[in-house]
Amino acid sequence: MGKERILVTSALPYANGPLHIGHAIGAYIPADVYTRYHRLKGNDVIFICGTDEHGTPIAVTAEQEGIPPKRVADNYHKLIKKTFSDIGVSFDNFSRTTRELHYKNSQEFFLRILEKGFVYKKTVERPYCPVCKRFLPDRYVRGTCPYCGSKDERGDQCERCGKQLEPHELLDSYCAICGSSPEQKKTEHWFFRLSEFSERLNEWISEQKHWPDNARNFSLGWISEGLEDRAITRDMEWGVPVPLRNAEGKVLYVWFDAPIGYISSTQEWNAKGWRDYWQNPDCKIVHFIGKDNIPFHTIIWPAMLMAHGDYTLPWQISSNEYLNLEGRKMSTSRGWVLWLHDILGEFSPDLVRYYLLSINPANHDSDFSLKEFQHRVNSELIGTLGNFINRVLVFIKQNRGGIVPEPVEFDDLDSRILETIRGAPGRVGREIKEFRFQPALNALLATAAEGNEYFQHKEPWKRENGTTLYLCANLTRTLAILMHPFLPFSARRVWEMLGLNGRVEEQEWVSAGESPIEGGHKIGSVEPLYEKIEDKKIDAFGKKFLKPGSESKMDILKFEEFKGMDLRVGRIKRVEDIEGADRLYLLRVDLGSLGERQLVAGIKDTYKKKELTGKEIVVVANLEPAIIRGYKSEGMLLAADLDGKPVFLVPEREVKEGAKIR
Ligand code: B3M
Ligand code: ZN
Repeated sequence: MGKERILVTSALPYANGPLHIGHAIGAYIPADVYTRYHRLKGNDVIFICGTDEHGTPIAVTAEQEGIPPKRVADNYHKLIKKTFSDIGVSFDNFSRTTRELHYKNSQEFFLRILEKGFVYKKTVERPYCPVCKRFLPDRYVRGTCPYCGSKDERGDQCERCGKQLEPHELLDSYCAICGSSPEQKKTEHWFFRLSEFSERLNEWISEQKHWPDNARNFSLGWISEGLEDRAITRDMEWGVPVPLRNAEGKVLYVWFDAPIGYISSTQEWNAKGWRDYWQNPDCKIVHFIGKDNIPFHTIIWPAMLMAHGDYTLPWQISSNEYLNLEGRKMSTSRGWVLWLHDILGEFSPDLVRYYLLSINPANHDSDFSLKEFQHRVNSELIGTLGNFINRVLVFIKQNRGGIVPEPVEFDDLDSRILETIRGAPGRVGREIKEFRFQPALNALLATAAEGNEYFQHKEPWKRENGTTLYLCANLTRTLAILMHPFLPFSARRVWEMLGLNGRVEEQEWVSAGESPIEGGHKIGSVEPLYEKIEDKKIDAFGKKFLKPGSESKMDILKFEEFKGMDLRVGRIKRVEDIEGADRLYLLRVDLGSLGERQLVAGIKDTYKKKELTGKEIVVVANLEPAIIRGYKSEGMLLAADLDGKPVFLVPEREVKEGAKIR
């Protein structure tokens, strides 16, 4: 069989919060397993993602915190990107939907389907806040879900029952910013003729027999209820502007631009090569998503692609169900959540990957429990897989001076384990290929279990003729390669401990069925692969991180903001008045290696000019310059609040200008 060409995407996470364990297993770890497998298979596969930075999720968070939406997105983009790298999700590109290229792509896409007649303008009524004096799209409205009665739900989707909502459907609705009850007001929006695609979508989805049941049934159900045209614009500032005249204050709906982000990210990855994936009917496009994103990927996005005309339709949708936490539905707004960066701060990434994959919510919701995490890791990952590998390596080290012995003769048990080695890549690979990640992991574990049984039966500590250790060393190599998609960090370590050349991620998947380690090979240095999770550790972790609202998204945002701040000591060189501004001074501040800066500061009430010149102060040095009263202000002074008056923070001793504050 020739090389396959595959484009894998994971849902673009909103940059309005950190990632939690449900995100990780919903759309990212399975996609990573799939991609790593296909890389080892030698297929031409790329893995594309990025943060989704528009829409009311980001705008509302920003407004509640009183900072610009771009800064919310900047902070969370950084945190999310780091978390993915810490857990070993190996994107080929991780972009952002606020990049220039993506604005251009989204606007061109819109214009193209407008020109083709699939978009029209219509006057409609929308919720409007009389106090904030503006329209309230999606999450700007909160209220009671009309389907399940849950209170304080958001206008785009009910967190409790999962229903897609329109803001006007909420009962007892109120403005998310000021709490007033909205009025209905007329406004113009652009609509996508989704209804025209009913038949084509129905036919197309019916043919996708390889889709998971949840995606297929749900989508066919949606279509049979009748597809309605959908507004693809919103009245707000934050987003991709509608590229038309007379469209001020209108942006593209976030669910219109976000999936185009898959294309933009691919283009960013390779400005020439991207078409080989997106405009090539032989490329298999695979979207990994959580189930709440199903209709956007199976109906609306394919309809957009059909309308555009130049792109290949998705080949597969891998849509996971939900992950609960200790028997309860996770809810970020209610603070019942386990953040990924918290668990990765205490446990190594492969332990987390292992447990999450072992409870992969493919066909039904599943539950994450810390006790079960401990148990599964200790008894399966360590007790079976780690145990076999350590036993073999330690034995070779201690009894054979680290040299793999020559095999002598093969008895029945030896031949059987040789068969295990030969068949293993097929058994594990088949499952991954079919998106059956939990069975794939089981097949990997079963292979290690066979190794343990073999070792136990052979009792090499009593007598051994070389064959046993030779086969066990080769089986360990088999496991290292097969582990790579699931447990990339430990696979690398096993490869090193075996003392093999190259890197495990460069091996061919099929070669895991061979036995190329020969007698006389010297293994590397050996250490235990994993450490058992002790009761004390798991209990302490639970106490710290599993209480409702322990550390909110907002606290994390503030901390990220703070981490991102460049604080410096500066010396005031000159102070001038600003005409007509009786509370402001214009300061010239020396920041040492960063040079001199001009700052506008509201401190005239509290400090005299004389007091200021020569003084050392603390400056936030990495802010975008702002224009205040016509003067550029290139930073901010830090001051404490004393009954509403600013009091400077100053270094206790003289330090050099430009010194960093840590
Ligand atoms: N940001 C929703 C979510 O994070 C949305 C996915 C976009 S995929 C194009 O659940
Ligand atoms: Zn309001």
